[in-house]
Amino acid sequence: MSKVNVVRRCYSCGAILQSGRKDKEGYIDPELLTHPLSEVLFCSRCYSEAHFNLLPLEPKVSADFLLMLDDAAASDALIVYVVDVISFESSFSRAIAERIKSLRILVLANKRDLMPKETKDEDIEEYVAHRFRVASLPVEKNQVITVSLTTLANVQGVAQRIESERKGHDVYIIGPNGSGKSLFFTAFLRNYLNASNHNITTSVYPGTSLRLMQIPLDNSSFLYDTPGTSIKNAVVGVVEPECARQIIPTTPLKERKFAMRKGGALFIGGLAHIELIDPGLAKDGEVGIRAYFGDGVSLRKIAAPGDIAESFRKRLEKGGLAPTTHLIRDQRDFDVFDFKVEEEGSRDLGIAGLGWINFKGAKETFRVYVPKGVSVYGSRCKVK
Ligand SMILES: Nc1nc2c(ncn2[C@@H]2O[C@H](COP(=O)(O)OP(=O)(O)O)[C@@H](O)[C@H]2O)c(=O)[nH]1
Ligand SMILES: [Mg+2]
Repeated sequence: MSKVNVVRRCYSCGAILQSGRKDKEGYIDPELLTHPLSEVLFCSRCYSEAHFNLLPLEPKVSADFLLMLDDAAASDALIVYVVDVISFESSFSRAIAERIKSLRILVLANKRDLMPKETKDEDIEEYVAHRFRVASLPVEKNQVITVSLTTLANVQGVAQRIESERKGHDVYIIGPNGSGKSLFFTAFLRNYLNASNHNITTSVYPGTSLRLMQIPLDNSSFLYDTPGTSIKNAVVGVVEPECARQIIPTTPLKERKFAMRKGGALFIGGLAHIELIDPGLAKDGEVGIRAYFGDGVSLRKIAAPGDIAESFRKRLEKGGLAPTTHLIRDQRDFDVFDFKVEEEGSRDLGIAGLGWINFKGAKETFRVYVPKGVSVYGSRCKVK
């Protein structure tokens, strides 16, 4: 009788795995291929290129938007950068940073009302400034203002701050889609008195196809409300609107605590999971997790599921995971990242546009499954 071998495929691209030829499709290190315990395997190309690339995936930015920023830079404008403080870590673009890094920047850390109640403004401002610096934008804590634009508090103060910082120059309101730019604009207009001989207009920005609203600040300078930058690398930016509505928190985030052991996983709705591959140096092999996701997102801890794909399929079928998206029908629809924690202290592992977990850094390895194209990031802790 002939011997039957199981043919193994790359979990990502589906190529048949082989260890014979490095330059051919599906190459994998022979040791990995014969390892009896590794159920999920990636060919070395997928491993190195796409799925384990821990540089956050950047949002795409249009050439017109960059042209507009070239103008902003040439006129030494003030940039008012509005972010949704719940999720902005993966929204930065190197092309944008390159153009605005020498300008004065004021950051509005918006949606403060959704952060856990006990978090201090000062800590939020410090964290936001830190993330801007990680993105090569030189922002200090005193350039960040925490606001909640739905309640309009503080807008007058922000307007005064803009007036004193702009030093007679133009102002550009920029930021990702959904961060609150339009709300800011509306609030700004409420206290606005036009002292110039220009009108408020919506027009095509010269040399581009961008339509933007401009408010005259004096006879020679304007405040521009610019189109938001893409959030297609964030969960809320790729799922259907009904699903996004369930993800976006409506009340302040509350930590949910879990203890994870090797092989265990946390199912985050039907949208993502985080599996603990290796607890590293964690005491007794147990990693304490504080999870921060909106109230509409179910979190299910699965103790060492063995076959995580099967476990996921069953729960999805039974309707035990909410919300769900048509993008994820089974395990194969995910992008997968391995996340090895090198730093000590309180650390976050975040999924853009969904939420984050916090834990004590102890050389753990997490495997994160997210909808395709969604960015995963590691950071110092957002909530102390
Ligand atoms: N909870 C909360 N939601 C906000 C806040 N600011 C804006 N939003 C919501 O975020 C969404 C996007 O706001 P919008 O001003 O249109 O953002 P834009 O895309 O940057 O112009 C809207 O549904 C707002 O109601 C805030 O401070 N708190
Ligand atoms: Mg808008």
